[in-house]
Amino acid sequence: LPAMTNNLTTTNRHSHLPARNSAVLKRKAVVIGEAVASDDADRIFPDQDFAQQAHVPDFGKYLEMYTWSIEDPAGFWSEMADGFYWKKKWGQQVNSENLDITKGNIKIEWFKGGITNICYNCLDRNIESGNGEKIAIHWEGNDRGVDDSLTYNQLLDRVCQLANYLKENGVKKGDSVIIYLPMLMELPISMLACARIGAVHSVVFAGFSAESLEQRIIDCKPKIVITCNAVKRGTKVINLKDIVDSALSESSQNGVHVGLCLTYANEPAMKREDTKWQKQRDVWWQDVVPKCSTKCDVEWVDAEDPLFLLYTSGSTGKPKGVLHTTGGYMVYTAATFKYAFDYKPSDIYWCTADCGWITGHSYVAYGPLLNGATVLVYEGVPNYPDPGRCWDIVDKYKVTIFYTAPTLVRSLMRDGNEAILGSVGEPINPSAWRWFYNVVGDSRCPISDTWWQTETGGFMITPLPGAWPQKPGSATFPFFGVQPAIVDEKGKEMEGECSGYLCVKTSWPGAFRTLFGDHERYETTYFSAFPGYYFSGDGCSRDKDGYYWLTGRVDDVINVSGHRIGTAEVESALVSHPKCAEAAVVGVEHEVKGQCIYAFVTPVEGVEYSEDLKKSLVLSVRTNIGAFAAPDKIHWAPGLPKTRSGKIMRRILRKIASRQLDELGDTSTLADPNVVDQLIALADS
Ligand code: 6R9
Repeated sequence: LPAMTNNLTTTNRHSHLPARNSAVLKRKAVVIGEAVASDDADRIFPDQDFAQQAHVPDFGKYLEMYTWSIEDPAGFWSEMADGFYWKKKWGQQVNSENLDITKGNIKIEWFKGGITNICYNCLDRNIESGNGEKIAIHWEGNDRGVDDSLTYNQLLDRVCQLANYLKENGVKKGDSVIIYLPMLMELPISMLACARIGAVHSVVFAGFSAESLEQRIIDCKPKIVITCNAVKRGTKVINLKDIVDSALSESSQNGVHVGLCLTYANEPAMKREDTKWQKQRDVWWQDVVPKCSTKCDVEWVDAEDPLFLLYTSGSTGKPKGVLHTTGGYMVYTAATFKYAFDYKPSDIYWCTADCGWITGHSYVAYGPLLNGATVLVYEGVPNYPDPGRCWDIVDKYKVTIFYTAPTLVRSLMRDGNEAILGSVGEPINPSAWRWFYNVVGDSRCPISDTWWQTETGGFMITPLPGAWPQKPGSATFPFFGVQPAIVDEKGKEMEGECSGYLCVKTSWPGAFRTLFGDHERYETTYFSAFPGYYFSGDGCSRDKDGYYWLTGRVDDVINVSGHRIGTAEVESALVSHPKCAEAAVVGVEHEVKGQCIYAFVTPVEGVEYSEDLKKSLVLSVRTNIGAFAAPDKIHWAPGLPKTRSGKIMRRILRKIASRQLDELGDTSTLADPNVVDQLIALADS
């Protein structure tokens, strides 16, 4: 089945494009499990007018560039890097060590010896080329009518002020800074300010709990934590400062003391006087940052100096600090943004991702700003105060490129369908309807499905709108410089039509360089499963036309509404509950979220099953990880299906969870086969 967790984008530059088949509607059919044949009838051809103006107008041009990128990576990427400002050019050539694990330690380096700064390239360079008065960021607040915008000049001023403040407070090149902010303009400002002075930012998604934040603080030992007092998400006010307070006091007790917490007063959400305050540690952003100078010299860094750390989930309980460096990441995010979105300077671009995830790093902040784009940043939730909000925002700012996750499309389609059905007796927001009808329904706009990961830094397999026909549900072909390989269980690369494990053969500039503080885990997790390859953790097939189809994770990672969650993390959160003896978590298909979390729980001896216990187990996950990781279902388990060696058989749990009871397969290797019947009997209790 085609994947359910893809990232989607739609380009609406030419509103005169003729109506075509609806890719999104087909995609929805894919998502809910209807078979979609991959024959010609299902291909969606690029509009000729659109293709003609595209950076890559046809497949021939793609092949020419792709071949160049593979045969001469040094030459190709040098050309891509040339548009940027380098204080000093890199050495004689782009140094991309092959990923062949048999050669020993994995050490990926690109543009080594080159000296640059990504903040300079996002801001100063674009200003110098005459774009200072162009809008860099449009910001739309949670509540209708609350908005703001910054030109490139203004953004640079703000970034410099914060950079100066950080410097004055002892933040130096190589120090880390944790940013725990919602989608305020201060979030990209903070990232850029760190980059300007060579500090390593680590953004923690503001939906993470105090315990998750604490864990990250302890791991990367930041000089400063940047946060705000509160945020409004729809009608709810979330007190972020309380979360930070608790994380900071816990981390202090664990030996990591952070002496400064710079707090932005987000007054529409919470007044300053209502915020809990620790005088010796907390400082209001508004009291100090605006007083700093708007001029701040750039810290020139090596292409291989670290830019940021971003924690992501894997198959063990401990989140991994994915480390990206400066030069390669810069060139790669900029190039992927330009080509995959066919970006033109007149575009207005909106990516609904939060900067707390990699999509927000690469395609809200760096990729677009490196291209001098106008970016929309939205604080709120997509369906607040009504399902039309997204399309209102698109209308308000005349968005021409809209990048979002399928979960949002699915949820809005569901709302949209209800609205249409409901329009018999109730008014439907007209602009929402128009946009939905014209753009989503008629699909006049190319829709791209971009496959990539936190680890890859940027798009790996992605359509180039204009260059070839789409197949709904397929991410289509590799980006320049990317050599995918589909391998079998033994790690043997397969040719032609096939399906197996998705790997990548050689390095690309946006690749992560290590897991923070654990290079060994980096090598074993990603480069030892199939020696000689980077292993993505995803399953994939390739059809007769060479199109790639992602089929989802093959490890113990679940993708809930585009959020990557490790089953082991959820299990350890459940087991930390005093009444939980054992837990096993699997992912189950969900109409809107793609996958949802389904937990089998064995209470400790003598504890009775109850609704209250279910609630408090779910709460335990919320406080350990965050609300987005809360299980949708707790299934009581007197025992878990285990092999005689004690390994939990998740295959069986997945079938029980999705109620495919006649497909349980071989249960004879279970230590106690009765467990399965017990579980089935308790399915709806
Ligand atoms: C960018 C991002 C990575 C995992 C990845 C895969 C899934 C991402 C996809 C896709 C199918 C696509 N994924 N894009 N699956 N089609 N177009 O999401 O990064 O949070 O690290 O998640 O997301 O399973 O391995 P990240």
